[in-house]
Amino acid sequence: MTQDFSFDPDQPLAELLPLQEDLPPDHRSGFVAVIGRPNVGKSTLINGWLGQKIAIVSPKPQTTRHRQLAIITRPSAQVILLDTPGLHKPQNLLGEYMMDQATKSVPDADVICLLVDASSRPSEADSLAVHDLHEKASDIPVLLVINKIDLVPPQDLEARITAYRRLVPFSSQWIALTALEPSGRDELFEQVVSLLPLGPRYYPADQITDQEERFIAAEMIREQVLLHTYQEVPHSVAVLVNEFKERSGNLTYVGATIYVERETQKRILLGKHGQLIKQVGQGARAEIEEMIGHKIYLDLWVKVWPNWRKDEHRLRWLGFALPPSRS
Ligand SMILES: Nc1nc2c(ncn2[C@@H]2O[C@H](COP(=O)(O)OP(=O)(O)OP(=O)(O)O)[C@@H](O)[C@H]2O)c(=O)[nH]1
Ligand SMILES: [Mg+2]
Repeated sequence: MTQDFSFDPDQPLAELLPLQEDLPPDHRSGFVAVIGRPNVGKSTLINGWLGQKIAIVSPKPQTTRHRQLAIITRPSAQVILLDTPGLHKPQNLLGEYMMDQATKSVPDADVICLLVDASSRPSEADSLAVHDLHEKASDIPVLLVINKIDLVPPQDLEARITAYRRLVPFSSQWIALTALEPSGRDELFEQVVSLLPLGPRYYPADQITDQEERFIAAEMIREQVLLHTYQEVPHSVAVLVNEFKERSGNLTYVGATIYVERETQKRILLGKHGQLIKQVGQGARAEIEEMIGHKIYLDLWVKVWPNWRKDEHRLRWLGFALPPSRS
């Protein structure tokens, strides 16, 4: 379901030329890996930059599971962002997949945006993640993004910023902001562009992601599950869209299965008299309709797949492209 991004350096220049309509000579472009521990605000920042939701966001850690491209085209630059799963210690095969997704593109990035969460102090886990990142990509410029400063009491802010700057002494630039607000995002965007090399557009100006609407629809359903459930349920859920078909000019049928790991989780997800799944469906329908611009009919099914997060075969079936070593 995910597609590997790749820019082929051997691609004939002529094939790229239609994308280059009168670009200024100082046009910049490149890949920016947006990296950080779970829940620090990576997907929030990217959606904010795009002005549109392509990546799901939730207060639960480990929301993003796949690497996903977000392409921002401006007259002076094309920035290709990689939203990545949060850096964490994997507990199962799904976690290993997520860490692979998070780290495999880092060495090829032109810039790394390393996000940290200012609302808490740097932890041991932050140090480990930063150390690993530095080992993988010591020669790539790192922009330290100290996010969520709206949650820090003003009297603590300076000390918190200093603590995070000490954590990442190798960063070439830093910024403290709240990803929810445009002013900080704009300033950061300018910093990112200034670190990119001169280069052409790699994608058409109107392309904003490498993911199909069908994949994003599945993610939007999962987002609603994350928002409506607690404890281990959010982590035990996967969503597969089985059918995404335009039935008439302004109605699309979306049939999806929500997989959980246990019968008890299925009961929680259905809720009393089916109330919870109804709320999930209503929320997801609104999001998907906004994305595709017309009405959908959403059919949701819930199925129990014991331990799917540890099961290679089931993970592959659900669209997780596990590294080849597992084949
Ligand atoms: N108050 C505040 N909340 C923020 C800010 N940025 C993000 N959030 C919230 O933080 C939570 C996590 O945001 P995400 O964008 O899903 O974080 P992520 O880094 O993509 O998380 P994973 O995908 O799990 O790695 C959400 O509830 C966001 O609304 C911020 O600047 N201020
Ligand atoms: Mg995310």
